[in-house]
Amino acid sequence: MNITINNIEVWANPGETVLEVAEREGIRIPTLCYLKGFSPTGSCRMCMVEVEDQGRLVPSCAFPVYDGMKVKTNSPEVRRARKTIIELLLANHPQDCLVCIRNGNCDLQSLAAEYGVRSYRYVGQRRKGKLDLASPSIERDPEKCILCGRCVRVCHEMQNVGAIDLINRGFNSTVAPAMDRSLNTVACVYCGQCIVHCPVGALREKSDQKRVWEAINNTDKLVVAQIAPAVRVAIGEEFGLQPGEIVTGKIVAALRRMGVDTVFDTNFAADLTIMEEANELIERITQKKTLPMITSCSPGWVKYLEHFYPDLMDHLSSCKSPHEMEGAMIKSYYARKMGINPEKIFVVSVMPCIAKKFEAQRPELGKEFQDVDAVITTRELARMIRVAGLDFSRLPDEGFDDPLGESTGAGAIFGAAGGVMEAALRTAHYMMTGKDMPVIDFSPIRGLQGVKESTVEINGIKLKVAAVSGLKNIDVLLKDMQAGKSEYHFIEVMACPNGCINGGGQPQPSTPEKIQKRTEAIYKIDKRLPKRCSHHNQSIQKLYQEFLEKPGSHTAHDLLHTHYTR
Ligand code: HC1
Ligand code: SF4
Repeated sequence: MNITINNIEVWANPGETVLEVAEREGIRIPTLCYLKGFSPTGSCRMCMVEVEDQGRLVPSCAFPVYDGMKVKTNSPEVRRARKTIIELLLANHPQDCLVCIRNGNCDLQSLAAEYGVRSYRYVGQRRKGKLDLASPSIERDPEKCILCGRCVRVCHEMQNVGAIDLINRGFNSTVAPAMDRSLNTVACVYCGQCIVHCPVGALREKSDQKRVWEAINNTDKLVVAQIAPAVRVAIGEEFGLQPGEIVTGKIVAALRRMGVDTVFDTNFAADLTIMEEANELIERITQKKTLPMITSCSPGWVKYLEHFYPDLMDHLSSCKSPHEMEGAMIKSYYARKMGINPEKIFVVSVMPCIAKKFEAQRPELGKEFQDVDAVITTRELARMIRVAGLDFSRLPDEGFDDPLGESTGAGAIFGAAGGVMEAALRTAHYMMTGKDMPVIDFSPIRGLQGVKESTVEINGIKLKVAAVSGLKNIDVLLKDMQAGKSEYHFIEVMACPNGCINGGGQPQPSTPEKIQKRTEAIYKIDKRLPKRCSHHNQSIQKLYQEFLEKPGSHTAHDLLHTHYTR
């Protein structure tokens, strides 16, 4: 069908909304509540357009096109309506932009600037709400909430958790857990997808920047940082670089200039995880133990399983997640090698994830002391780099410290959904046959689909595997397991859609284009490395010779494995 937008004739498909057609034609219509791929609510009204042939304004995100429709996206009426909407939102919003976490990166602030709002036009009573600071991962400031409902849709429709919802009526409407409780008392899994999709500063990570600066300034502490696989392909966005630009060396250089003593790589521990996890998988298959085995490196996923399917906990791999393994090795193997009292070591993990903050505090992940002392997100590290006065893009590329800094391509691909599975298969094949896979790249479990599955034959055993990301996608598989119908041997689950590259701690906003670029960069790192299988990592081989003995050994179990019991 044909419609006209701003006097230009364009084609449209039946069922499309005005906003979708305008986007395709490169006409920008501002939005706040709209989320591509989710049910439209039309609640914010920012996307108002004028339908000339009907003489009225409609919300373009929820209004379907019809043949012969005449739309104006930029008439004086439209501009006036949008400006009034912004002014009304500001009337019920704290006037603290200068001290807000989203200052400079807030959709409401940008729109106010764009529409020339220069004063607070409507002054009156504002909605009150209490700050929720109780969780180890997320902070909520209901007074900043503009009731767009994006977080609610993401929590329900993408993550299948439903920890938050619109509660109360009229002026007292707010987004909160049931009975206005704190997030740490409900089944929130701390995936942080609500933060990534919040257009304003109503949701933010619990910051650990201060604790890290204090450790750096404490001359009695040896501060050891580690960097997750997905951080290196995303943090550049915070400094105006292209999404997917690989800046590993610059992050290492930045951390050293900030005063961090030693910089190791979580990718090293990803290789170590693979050694332990592949060994565990083979053990479960040969000894006919619980199958399918499910990966345990995504702490949001682990928490989801604990809340919603506690009867399936035995399926979870006993391996700690890579950054926890790295922390455990830093405070045992490395401390012993260097003759340092582990109590003087402060391990900080730089992660794309906010659930890692919760994970680092879990009693299952430490004994005398926690494996990891602090977790900062990609966003927090970017803030710290700015405060340190470093010109990120001009930093030199520096290498990791030894011996926990060497990694292979298998460790690198942990950052993308399907990567843990692919890396584990590379090493499981070697452990079962004594030979590397003839083709290292395993394309059936690459790509941005939520569920990817395949069958791979190793030594006559047909292994049925799946990689799932985004929590709503896992339920069907879990229900099959409960019914005893699952045919899988091994399943990778990542709480965030597309894995860690799209984690709750990554630069905002996160768009499909950025996710695609970050994913491509992850596989580029793998392709470029001379060694692409975890078992070829020489520092890992040395670690087993000098300390751990062999995968699944007593020491390995003591330090690298855990048991979640909740
Ligand atoms: Fe991840 Fe992992 S890949 S969980 O997504 O197993 O956060 O990047 O660091 O620990 O290696 C996150 C990323 C990360 C762990 C690894
Ligand atoms: Fe829901 Fe995840 Fe946000 Fe918790 S962190 S409220 S589970 S989207």
